[in-house]
Amino acid sequence: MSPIDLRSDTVTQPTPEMRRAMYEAEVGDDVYGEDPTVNRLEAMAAQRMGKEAAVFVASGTMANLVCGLTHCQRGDEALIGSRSHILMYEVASLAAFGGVQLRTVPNDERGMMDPDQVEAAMRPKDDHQPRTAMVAVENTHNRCSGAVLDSEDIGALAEVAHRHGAAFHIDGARIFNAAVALDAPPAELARPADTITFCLSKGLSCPVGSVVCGGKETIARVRRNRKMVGGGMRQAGIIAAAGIVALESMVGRLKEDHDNAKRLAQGLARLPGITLDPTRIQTNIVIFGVNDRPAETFLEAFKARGVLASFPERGKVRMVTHYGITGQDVDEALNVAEAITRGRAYGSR
Ligand code: TLP
Repeated sequence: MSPIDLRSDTVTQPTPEMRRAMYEAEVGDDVYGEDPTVNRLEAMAAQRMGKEAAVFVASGTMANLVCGLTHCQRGDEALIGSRSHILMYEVASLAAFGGVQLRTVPNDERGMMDPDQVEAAMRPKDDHQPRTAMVAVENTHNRCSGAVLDSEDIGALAEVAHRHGAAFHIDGARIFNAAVALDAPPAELARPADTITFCLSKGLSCPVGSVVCGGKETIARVRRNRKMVGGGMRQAGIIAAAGIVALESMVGRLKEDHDNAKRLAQGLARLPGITLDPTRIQTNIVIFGVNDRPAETFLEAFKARGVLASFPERGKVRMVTHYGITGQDVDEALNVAEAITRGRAYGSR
């Protein structure tokens, strides 16, 4: 029996329609700008985000890196959230490749940064200090259990950044989840951003790829940086074809993932030894505290019974719902969780 894989929405498999589109994709050399399928995906992505242009990149990590390289010079500073993916999971790429100093502002439980604290962290014009070149936010917020920022939150942070001459970037790896949760067009959330990224290879189920959207001139510079980091792909229409299917047919169904995540959270919250406020779950990520044993032990017990989850930080477990997870899988995962927490777990599923 294959496991119920709740480690991440990155484990999603392409749909049959995606596989067909990939097989049939019309392709060309994208470094020459001649891949019609990539061009079509980029045009669709730009339109969805309400931006002039877009560029297809290999991953969300590359997307954030090339945006950072575009907005920041060596010796500049970027302000990012204290729990952000850029800080935690991108191997300090912007520091390593861009010579950019990463400075954090606390993320609250919603993944929000206090605009006053961002304001206070902005560098004055002073020959001793680095220039604050970029402020970045994450929406939805991975380590804050998929929490959503609305257009007012985003607008408030963008206003501070822009008033101080800094670029405003959104790591929108799961921006469609945010848009679905808010029932708002993604372009509304993207409006104040100089660059916004989103991932095709997470809840949208594509095998590979992310997109960066922004103004025409900005995206031209992002494209050069993509080339610099070795991300110029050739007949990339093969993978972009899946992205087109995703934008056309996979966004609406994200609500199903959110409903499954809420139900999972409600069930987990009732169990002993688990700390979780299910009312905080807005999208497809459920992070909960484990009080009576190390989270690693908890994960091992789950794994032994056919349920995979991940370990985001000490004392915490993360479960992510996605296209491959049905309501029945949620019930099964809850049965396993109940057996483990009530000390009835033995044998395998
Ligand atoms: N997140 C992955 C892991 O890296 C933790 C996951 O399983 O959730 N921004 C955000 C907000 C992300 O959550 C991720 C991936 C990325 C960027 C990077 O995307 P990829 O994995 O395509 O480089």
